[in-house]
Amino acid sequence: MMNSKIAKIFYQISEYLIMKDVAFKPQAYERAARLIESMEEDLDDVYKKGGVKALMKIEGIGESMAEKIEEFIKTGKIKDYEKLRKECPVDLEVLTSVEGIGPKMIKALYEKLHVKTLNDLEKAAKAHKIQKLPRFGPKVEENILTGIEFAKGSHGRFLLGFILPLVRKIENRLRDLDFVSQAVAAGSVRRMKETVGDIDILVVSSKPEKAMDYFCSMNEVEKIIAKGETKSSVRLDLGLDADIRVVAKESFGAALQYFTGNKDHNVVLRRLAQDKRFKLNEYGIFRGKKRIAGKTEEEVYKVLGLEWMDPELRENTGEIEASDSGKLPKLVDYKDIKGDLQMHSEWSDGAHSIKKLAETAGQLGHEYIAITDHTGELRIAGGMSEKEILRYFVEIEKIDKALKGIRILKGIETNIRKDGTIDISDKILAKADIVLASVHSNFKMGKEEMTKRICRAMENPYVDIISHPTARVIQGRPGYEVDFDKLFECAKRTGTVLEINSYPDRLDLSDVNIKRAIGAGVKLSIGTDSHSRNQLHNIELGIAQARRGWSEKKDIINTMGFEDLIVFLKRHKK
Ligand code: DGT
Ligand code: CA
Ligand code: CA
Ligand code: ZN
Repeated sequence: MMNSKIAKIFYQISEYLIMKDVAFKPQAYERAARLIESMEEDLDDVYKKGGVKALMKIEGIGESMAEKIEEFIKTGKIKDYEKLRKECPVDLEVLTSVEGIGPKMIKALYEKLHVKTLNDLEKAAKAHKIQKLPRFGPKVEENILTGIEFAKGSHGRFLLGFILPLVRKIENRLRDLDFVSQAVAAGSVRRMKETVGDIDILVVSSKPEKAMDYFCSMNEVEKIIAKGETKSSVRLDLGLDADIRVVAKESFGAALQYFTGNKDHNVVLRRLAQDKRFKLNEYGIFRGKKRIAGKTEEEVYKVLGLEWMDPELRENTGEIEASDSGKLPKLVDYKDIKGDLQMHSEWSDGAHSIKKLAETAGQLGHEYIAITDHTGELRIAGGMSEKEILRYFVEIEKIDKALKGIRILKGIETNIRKDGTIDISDKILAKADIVLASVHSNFKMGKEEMTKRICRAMENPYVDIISHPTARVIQGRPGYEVDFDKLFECAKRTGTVLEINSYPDRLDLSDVNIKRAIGAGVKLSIGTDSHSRNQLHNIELGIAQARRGWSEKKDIINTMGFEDLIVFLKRHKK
């Protein structure tokens, strides 16, 4: 995929320019990278249709960037970028993925200690060379070591949100072939797990060999790992592997069940089959040599005495028992969500205007959205002063009146200070329709203090939602330490909602914590935390996470219609 390659280079150009202390340009490249990454159309196609001129029509892309994109499409290289790389030839992508390390630090580490790779970095930290550098110190060195462990642990897995668009594309292409009647990505993708190790595609086809030929010659295939008559495996240019299997129509349900997994879920099912003296495998359920089920998943579960269950539940965390006793949750549906309760506009660090966000949300079918720009003390994210917030509220009201078909809530994402107070006065909070509060600083204060800090924020009658409640970043950093039992108890007591943040590398709360929160009687909200209108579709990831955490419709506040939600927000605390 051309877009992800170019976005990657633009991110790196931005980081190199930060190293060189260039003003403004780094932000422009970062913004462009972000927009390119979430574009629907391929840059390749845009260029083929209209050349540099067409590229320049893309938001965030000026002439010089358009020329760079052209250069890359034509030559596979960007000279300016190669020059920057020569000056500081480090593995920027990997090094910046270590939490707490920025471009400036990377430059210092390269110049003083010749650190180029993650390996070099680890060696330098373990030899305690880093703490001796000016402005680094023992604390930074320790944090770097923790960050390295975390970066290593996530090696080889990909964010669901990053690969899902491509998976859907491949599924659709296969379905469009006249010799393919079914094509589904099974495995962790079908279970909507937050990260994915590889893609497992199943197809039913009248011409298996032609299906193999097609799959192995797709544009995105970088390397064929194995190619057989009914089974192939390739490495995609994004770096992850995809397997394809052709299965017989009468085995499709059994294969789908088997390859959806997860493995632990399958092991229990196989045991249930054995208890009934059946044999269960990817071809079906057999009594002796006779296949008694296999065409559909429902059939497979039914023969085992179970109700069919949603793939998001299949992690062997109680779903088989629940199915057995008729107590499966009726999961919130992807269509149940009526609005998006977190996004950022140009008023803080978002790329788009309130109007554009609202229009795109309307196209996605939302009945309402909350615009929730950053406030005061989060300066790096363009936090608004109280004065600005008042003007911003007026602007939201104006656009809300002008736009038909969608309602816009006046929201803000405030900061929970170290002592648990909110960085915005009650007088201003009272004017908002919805107030989010987040921890954006001082993550490492210790469990007890952090719990107290967040609970104090929840005691504030104006705080409706605690956003990204653990601040984890998947493959980036673990969440801060917090006492979840106390957190949930406090949320329940104060009527504070906890967010399921849908940003692809956050998905915070996690599935496990969602289930615990619901068990404690806590209400949840889903918000995309979009910083561009191209990210609004990520709501799907948040809903998936809610479903993986056994959420029902009643557990999620944005399944309510607009009027009910307004009543809920007014009533529940104040
Ligand atoms: P991933 O790829 O690491 O994100 O996770 P999965 O769940 O997609 O795992 P993968 O690709 O290794 O295998 C796909 C499915 O195939 C898995 O969810 C369950 C099934 N499977 C794989 N290995 C075994 C096994 O040894 N026993 C059983 N019963 N099922 C297996
Ligand atoms: Ca897989
Ligand atoms: Ca696999
Ligand atoms: Zn935030």
